Amino acid sequence: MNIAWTIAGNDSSGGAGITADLLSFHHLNVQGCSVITAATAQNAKGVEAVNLLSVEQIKSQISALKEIHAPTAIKIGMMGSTEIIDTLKECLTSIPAKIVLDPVMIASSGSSLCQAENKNYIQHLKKLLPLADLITPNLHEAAALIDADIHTQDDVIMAAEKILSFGAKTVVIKGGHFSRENLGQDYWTDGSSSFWLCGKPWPQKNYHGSGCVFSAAVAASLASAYSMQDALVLAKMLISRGMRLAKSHGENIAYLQHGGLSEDPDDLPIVTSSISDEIISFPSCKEIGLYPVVDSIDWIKKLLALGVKTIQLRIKEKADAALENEIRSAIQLARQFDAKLFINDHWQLAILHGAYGVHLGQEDLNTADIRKIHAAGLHLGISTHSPYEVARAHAWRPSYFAFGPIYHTNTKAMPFAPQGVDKLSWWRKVLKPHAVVAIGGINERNIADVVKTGVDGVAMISAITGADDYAAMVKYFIEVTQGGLPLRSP
Ligand code: TZP
Ligand code: MG
Repeated sequence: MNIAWTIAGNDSSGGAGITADLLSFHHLNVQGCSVITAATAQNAKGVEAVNLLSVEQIKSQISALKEIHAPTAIKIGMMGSTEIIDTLKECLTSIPAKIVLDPVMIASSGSSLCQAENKNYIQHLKKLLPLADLITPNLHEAAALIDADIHTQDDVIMAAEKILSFGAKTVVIKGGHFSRENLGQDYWTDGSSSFWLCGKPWPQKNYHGSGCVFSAAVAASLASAYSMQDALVLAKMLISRGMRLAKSHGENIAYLQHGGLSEDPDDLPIVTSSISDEIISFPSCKEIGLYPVVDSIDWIKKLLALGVKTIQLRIKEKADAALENEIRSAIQLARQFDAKLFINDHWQLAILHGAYGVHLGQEDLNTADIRKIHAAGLHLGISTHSPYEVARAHAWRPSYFAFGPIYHTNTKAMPFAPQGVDKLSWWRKVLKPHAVVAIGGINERNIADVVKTGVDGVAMISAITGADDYAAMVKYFIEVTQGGLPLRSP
């Protein structure tokens, strides 16, 4: 099991601080260790006392853990004093772990959690920033860090850049509500790329524990070797579930519900480069069934003749007139057979010749005019391989999400490890309102396991194009994907 540390204060009411962090680690299958900086006396009404531990007490906890419980990731929450900040800087410099820094200064009730003049505290905090792989200020904390007000989206972007200039590797500024019906809008950047992470608009309250759970969940996901982008999406899902199920304490405060990763579609965020644009939804595409991905009109002819009803034409080699002729003929042929043909990459030609749909990879999302594909009435499928990519595709409400590789594949160079059917089953639940297509290394030996997850479509290349008897194989795959799960092999 991977190990994560939380360095934070204890919240006597149990909703935030060390308790929230250890629960989040536990729910994300990471072993948690703790270094307590303070014993706060607080409840839903407010903070009654902040009792900081001594620098020696903090150092001794770190030294006890250092050798035997070496962390893969560390979350730092409430530190409380400039001495404690300086101590942590000294102790953590030599520890090779990912560090997530939640610059807690004020409790959700509004009470101060740092025993120092804000300005002095912030000067020391800034010196800690070069150790941080991620800093997670909310709007108030970001404003305090840069010593300026934040009101607009542009203010957030500028604040993030300024915080990076203090030395943090990446920053997420949480809790924006700028547009699109008040979604919880977080802005992340590493200086060269950036995105907005937007969740459902739960009632506007102070969710006690939400900042702690968010940063702890990022640290836990990093400890489990997820990328920073994936970790942010998973953390957002955790707090979305927590806010949806939160227990109210009076009008303004609610205690976040602790728990594991959600299976509820309402907790899936979107990742987008712009929060000002209108949201669009593609026509849905259920009952996809067997979904061969092939590279020629010859294959399309053979598959249509066998009764295949959904096909992708994925041409990577041809260009110009040869490409256009192949795409035009394939679209005409598919129409004669009343089949759904998706054109990979070449969205302009797909629109021009009236294809049923377009299939795009993540890198294509940067260049294709997705609104034009939508306006032309085509369906859209998007490839995804990770939580970040699913959330990014989610911003477009595509006709289907292709998810993979489920198993090892030799067909395409893959920076992503096989995801397996367990992750596929989980995505099937989270993406309930949408169609899901499984892809990658699927063949006659494992297709029954894939179908059992309840996916809408099963995409395959080599199991069909490399088969000794492709016709027998295709007939078998059609049978299996149409709901019969025969135990025999073809
Ligand atoms: N995207 C994810 S896996 C994959 C693609 C295009 C290749 C699937 O090919 P095969 O031969 O079915 O493993
Ligand atoms: Mg592509």
